[in-house]
Amino acid sequence: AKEPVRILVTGAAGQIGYALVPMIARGVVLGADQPVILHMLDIPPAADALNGVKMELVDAAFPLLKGVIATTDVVEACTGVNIAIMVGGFPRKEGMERKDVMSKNVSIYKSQASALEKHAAANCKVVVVANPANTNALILKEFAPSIPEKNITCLTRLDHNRALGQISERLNVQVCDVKNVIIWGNHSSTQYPDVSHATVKTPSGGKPVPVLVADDAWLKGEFISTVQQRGAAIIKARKLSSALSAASSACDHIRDWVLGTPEGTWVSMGVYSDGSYNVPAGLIYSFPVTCRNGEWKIVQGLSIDEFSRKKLDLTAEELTEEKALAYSCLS
Ligand code: NAX
Repeated sequence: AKEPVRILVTGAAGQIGYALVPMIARGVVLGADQPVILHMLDIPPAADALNGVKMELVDAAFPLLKGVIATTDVVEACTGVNIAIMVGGFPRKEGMERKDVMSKNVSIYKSQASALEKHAAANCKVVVVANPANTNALILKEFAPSIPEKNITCLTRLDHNRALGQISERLNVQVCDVKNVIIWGNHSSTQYPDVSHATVKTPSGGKPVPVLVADDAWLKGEFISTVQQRGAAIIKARKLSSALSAASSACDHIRDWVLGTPEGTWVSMGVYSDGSYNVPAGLIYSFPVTCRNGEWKIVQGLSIDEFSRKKLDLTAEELTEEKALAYSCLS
């Protein structure tokens, strides 16, 4: 039998956590033959709720679930973890300045970085979900220097999946037949959902999405804004932000990272920029990546037209500003 893998979920008493932990316990992330031990962290005001989630995990009698730690102690939560899904953070409340929200999250991610650096398993893989996701991941990277930078990522897979969903609806094709959309940049409304290289599987082979859609105005306008604004549309409809889709996409992110992407398919991940596509190095920026043997690689050599270039630069500028704001909170 395989040794259990320890998976940390921070903010586990929240909405995404509630959708995410049963998926993990069912083997959605690492497969039906991989036992897991869940480490769940939240803050003291949520301790009772967190314990309630633990009770439900026990009640669900998941065969793969070999243990549950529910704690408000960051060291206990981080000890020995192989995978960390960082969902906990400080939400923006009405009337709050951007800088104040940033400052709260910088201090959370700074201290959780130190705990992971000291106590997580060697080669722990991290994905940050909590907003501002890219910049939280960057802070985590800065304060966990012994964790390889390639192990620290942020979630843009929900945006990627939203783009797949929109194309599938528009063309009336199965979502599993659409692939190779790209989310470039920030997990924010400046992100650039790009279908220039996306295809749909047909009986006669892959067909380019731009050819099938045949409506450049829609692809450059409404499609992009729908994906960018989808989070707000969900809030409007549900009076709560996306949770099941965020949880499911976080599972997709980790699964593909660990188990690999299918041949000829890429996914979007927020990763530490090496300057590919002239994106400034040193940002956590969403790129198209393929994964193999537990490592991601940025897809190289895709053509970028003038329209795309502007969009890639715009979201990079926002991330550069966020980075500066985050650093100003450190001093
Ligand atoms: P909730 O407010 O329901 O849950 C957040 C949980 O985090 C709460 O239980 C809270 O007590 C806990 N928490 C706060 N500070 C903490 C700390 N220092 N350590 C541990 N836990 C802490 O929010 P939810 O809807 O679950 O969303 C969680 C985060 O995901 C938010 O930051 C949200 O903006 C972000 N999102 C990111 C998405 C992405 O695609 N990257 C999409 C969905 C979501 O909006």
